[in-house]
Amino acid sequence: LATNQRDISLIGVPLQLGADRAGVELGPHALRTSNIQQRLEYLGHRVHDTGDIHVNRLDPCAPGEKLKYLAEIARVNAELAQRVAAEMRRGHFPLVIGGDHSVAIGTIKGVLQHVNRLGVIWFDAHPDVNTEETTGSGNIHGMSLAVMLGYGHKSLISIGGEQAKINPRNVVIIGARSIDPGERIFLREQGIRVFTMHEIDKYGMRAVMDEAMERVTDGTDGVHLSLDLDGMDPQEAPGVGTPVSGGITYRESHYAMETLYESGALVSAEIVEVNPMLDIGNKTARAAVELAGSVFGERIL
Ligand code: Z70
Ligand code: MN
Ligand code: MN
Ligand code: MN
Repeated sequence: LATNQRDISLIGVPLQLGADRAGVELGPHALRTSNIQQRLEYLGHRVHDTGDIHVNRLDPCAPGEKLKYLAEIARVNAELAQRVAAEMRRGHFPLVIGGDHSVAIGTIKGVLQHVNRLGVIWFDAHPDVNTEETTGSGNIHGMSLAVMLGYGHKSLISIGGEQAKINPRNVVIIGARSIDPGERIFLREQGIRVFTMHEIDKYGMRAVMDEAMERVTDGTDGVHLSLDLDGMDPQEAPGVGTPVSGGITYRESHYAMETLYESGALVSAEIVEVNPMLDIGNKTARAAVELAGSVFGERIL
């Protein structure tokens, strides 16, 4: 059983507008029916399910619109930031369940109201550092990390105040293997430490996590985990909108989550991009819940 018991507030965000692909809005429901609450309660935590944030159904975007569904995504994330900040105010650990990865904007903006210097672990096949200038798809879930660094549309970077952002020195990306040309330049300019699959193969997940934890805890007051299930290999997590071959294994993923728990530095987390419509036998939702277990102290022995 976990020794440090916490109050965890589950916040569902059934948003798919950032991915512009049907199904990921069913993620919160799939994680709940896969017993995420019971799994964390079994570890000794108190779990408060605060329900879902309302997302409006919209007509498809006008073709040629640069940032797709910007207004509704900004509205949902502003509300999410307030909800996250409110849960932290009462001493709860916010665990946001998406929804597409644009929800990271609301989560992190909310956390930054309480934790000034925040380290971020971005577990993902993609770095999500596109901007209006570099995006090929117009999908905002491919831009959320750039927004958190202060780059992006005003209506997104202004959520929770423009000063609420993260220091690129305290961000690590783990599992990257699909990086757009503009993103390469951005990552280099920002000096962000990216552990691509090459580094994971070369050094092993143990060494990767050792360096990752050092970076995200160096001069920070807490660490946020942004867990995009497409970081895992599609064999373990097929139910994602953008599967990319050659990903993080089941065991490497759990090792990373266990290391995060052991650090005691985690202050918030989100689990995103689970798409039950594309899943095979609920495999991805189940993997997500199992990873959540490791994040909150589950051990084999
Ligand atoms: C691409 C884009 C992305 C997640 C896909 C893909 C972005 N770089 N992010 N799936 N989670 O459209 O910007
Ligand atoms: Mn409480
Ligand atoms: Mn992502
Ligand atoms: Mn991704």
